[in-house]
Amino acid sequence: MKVIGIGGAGGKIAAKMDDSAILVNVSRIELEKVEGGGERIIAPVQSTLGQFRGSRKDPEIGHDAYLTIRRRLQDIVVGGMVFSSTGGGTGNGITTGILQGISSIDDELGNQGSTIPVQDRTFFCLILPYDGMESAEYVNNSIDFMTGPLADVIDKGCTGNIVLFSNKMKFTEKIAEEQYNEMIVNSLKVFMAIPDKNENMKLLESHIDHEDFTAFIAKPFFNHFNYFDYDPSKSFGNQLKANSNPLLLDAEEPIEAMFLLEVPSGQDHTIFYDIVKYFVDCKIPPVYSVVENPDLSKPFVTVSRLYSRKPYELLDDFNKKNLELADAKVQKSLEQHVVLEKLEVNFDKEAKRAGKQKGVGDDVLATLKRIGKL
Ligand SMILES: Nc1nc2c(ncn2[C@@H]2O[C@H](COP(=O)(O)OP(=O)(O)OP(=O)(O)O)[C@@H](O)[C@H]2O)c(=O)[nH]1
Ligand SMILES: [Mg+2]
Repeated sequence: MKVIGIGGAGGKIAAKMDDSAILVNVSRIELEKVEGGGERIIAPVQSTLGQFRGSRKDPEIGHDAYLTIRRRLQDIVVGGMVFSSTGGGTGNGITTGILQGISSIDDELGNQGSTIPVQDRTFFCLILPYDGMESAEYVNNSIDFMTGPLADVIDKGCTGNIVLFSNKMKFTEKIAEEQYNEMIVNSLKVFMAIPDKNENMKLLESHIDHEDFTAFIAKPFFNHFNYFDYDPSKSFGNQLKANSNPLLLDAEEPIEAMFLLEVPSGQDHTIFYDIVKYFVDCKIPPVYSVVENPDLSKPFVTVSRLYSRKPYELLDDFNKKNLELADAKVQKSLEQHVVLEKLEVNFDKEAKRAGKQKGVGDDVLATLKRIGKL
């Protein structure tokens, strides 16, 4: 999978994820400083100073820069994994352009976005600021991003999974930037290793091959993945909750799930039935597989839950401490009110589509209704 990094944070993290990551920035200096990664693309901005300075937290500058390389970028992101912050001018502006580009792709029937084939969908990893301690510009840019272009693509169902990383733990635990970036990459790699583990380890139950995995990560929902040593004598649900991924925003009620259980050699692997049962009780029969991992001494499970939330609900996760910003947020929510009405209708359509894909029809709808998503 191609990896693309946009702006400062996006570039640094993408380069850690993949040696051949394509790095995009308006700032030549910032691009040259990134260690590792592959091809560098400079998005030119009007002012020559921009080439050195970046977008100075102004998404409009980032968006203007996007327009100068839009064709090339739009081709590059097809079927790829994009990293970007939502707060920075470059990351916000260029990623906004990419999202608008994806959502305006029409098929021959005039359907927008949602008919993009599975293998062409773009997987987004977004880095959200911690609003208790980051600048107002970063937070406001992120609010605009979530209630604008991100809401629109969720509405249209035209992306792959969207992973919402948060800088909260970076600030609360005082973790060095480079180390935090490494934590993000290592965590994502555990999830992305699922199909390779299926290929390389002895299969005990079911199978998640590369095609199954590609189909799962092509779904236009938020992805919360986590992993932990699983103790089969205790409740799976409690362990799932206790081991929530601290680098991500918390998961909502899931609408789809996948898990890989790795069991040590010679141990009873039928413990996986309890995990299946947990998800079935949540009305989401999971995609899963069980493999034997001779290097382990305890069972280890990797779980991914897909959920869909309206972006204004996501704003709650910002845990805001700043009063004047809270006012701005309320104002934004009010401005979004009309758009949200529209979202509800389309969520219904999206849920029906997801229901059809899974072949369980009304059950998914009923679940969504029950949890207040429709
Ligand atoms: N986790 C993490 N967050 C980062 C890193 N660098 C910047 N950030 C966060 O990203 C946001 C700022 O965005 P950047 O990616 O630096 O900005 P940019 O896209 O280059 O845009 P401009 O610099 O304004 O042109 C803030 O929330 C920062 O805390 C990083 O290396 N790791
Ligand atoms: Mg920058």
